[in-house]
Amino acid sequence: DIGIDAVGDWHEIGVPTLPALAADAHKYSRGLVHALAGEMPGAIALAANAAARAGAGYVRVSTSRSIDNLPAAIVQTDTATLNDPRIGCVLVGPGMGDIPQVLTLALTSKAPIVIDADALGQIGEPERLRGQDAIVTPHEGEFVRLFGEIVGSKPERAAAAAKQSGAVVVYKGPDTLVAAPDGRLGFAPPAPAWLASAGTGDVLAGMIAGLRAQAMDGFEAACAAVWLHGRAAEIAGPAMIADELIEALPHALVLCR
Ligand code: NPW
Ligand code: AMP
Ligand code: MG
Repeated sequence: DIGIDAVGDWHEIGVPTLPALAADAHKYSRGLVHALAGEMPGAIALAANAAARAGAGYVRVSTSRSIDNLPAAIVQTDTATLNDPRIGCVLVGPGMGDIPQVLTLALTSKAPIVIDADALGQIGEPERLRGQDAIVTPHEGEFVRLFGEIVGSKPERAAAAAKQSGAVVVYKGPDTLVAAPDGRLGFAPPAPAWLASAGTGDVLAGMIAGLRAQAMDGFEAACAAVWLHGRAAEIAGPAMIADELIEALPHALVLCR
């Protein structure tokens, strides 16, 4: 019994419908992602790059020291720009390390926020996310640290976590689930086990932020990113590393036309 009767409105995540690109689009109207860097520049570089490949028109990273492995298209800035009302999604956590002030700062933004990796361990009580338009992306270890030992099947625990926090919960693993606080629950189609490698979670977080910044609904953005992430992995093949997952993303996006 996987408990899906108990969680209501569930479906298998299918081919996503992506936002239409207006002929008169400009880079800001296509979505501005503001990522906050921390101790590990590699992780935020993967996430920022993925956000741009997912179609955000403008991706910037606020850093206290310059990052040398970012694509030239990605803008490096300071944290003062976090006040920018054009921001469509804030991204925090990949490579944050042990600097909880980065999460605290990110949570001052009124924009939707994607919270991943190290930042998940710094939230404290899940109720802290209430009133925030948040998407959290825990793997098993991060889920237990944030939400504790909830009783039940994985779908039931994902649904309970979304209700408790008011956030969209992307509960990752070989059987990734997306749960919304309103009861929607998406099951990811199978993805290759070779996704289990360093940096692929950072790529997923960036993809979600890139889609959320394009004004997709939080649950829909998370489902679309999870679907594309799995298809990109199939295209990239068994020897892929996270950098190549991003390179495969344009090919996966073609499947959505
Ligand atoms: P164990 O083995 O159960 O005792 P993390 P991380 C546990 C950045 N990265 N999947 C497990 O402990 C990230 O963004 C930087 C995985 C594990 O040791 C973070 O900022 C990269 N772990 C930071 O490094 C590329 C599971 O949780 C502990 C688990 C730390 O990320 C790589 C912590 O896990 C990386 O993304 C599960 N299903 N269940 C770069 N290029 O710079 C339990 N655990 O925090 O995911 O460890 O990957 O080192
Ligand atoms: P992270 O743990 O943050 O590095 O993220 C790892 C990514 O790989 C997540 O998107 C997981 O859902 C995915 N993943 C991990 N293990 C597997 C697996 N065995 N099969 C398919 N996908 C996986
Ligand atoms: Mg991770």
